[in-house]
Amino acid sequence: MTGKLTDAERQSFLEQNPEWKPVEGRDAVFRAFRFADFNAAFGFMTRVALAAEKADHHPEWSNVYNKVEITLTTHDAGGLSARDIALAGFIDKAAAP
Ligand code: H2B
Repeated sequence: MTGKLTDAERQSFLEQNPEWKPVEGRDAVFRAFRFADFNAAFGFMTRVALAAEKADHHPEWSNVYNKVEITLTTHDAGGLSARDIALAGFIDKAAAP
């Protein structure tokens, strides 16, 4: 069972990862990615999907052609947890060219 981040942990994550924005009205973070084309976007999604399944921690996301929009939160905890920080770190690396 993973607990929610403390206010200090949440603030520290947001300060150190300014590309991830807090979501209005819920304890979650959001980031949009744009790739060269659908192939690059779906390759990225595939890498993230395999890691998410392995960690049993999954993103809320959508894809339109070369754009991928991702929201991270921990449903079991009712908000952001260390699992979201770990997944955000993987996602950022997986998106890097
Ligand atoms: N993903 C996310 N983002 N939050 C969860 O609480 C969560 C999950 N729980 N993936 C997992 C699956 C849980 O439902 C399964 C049963 O382990």
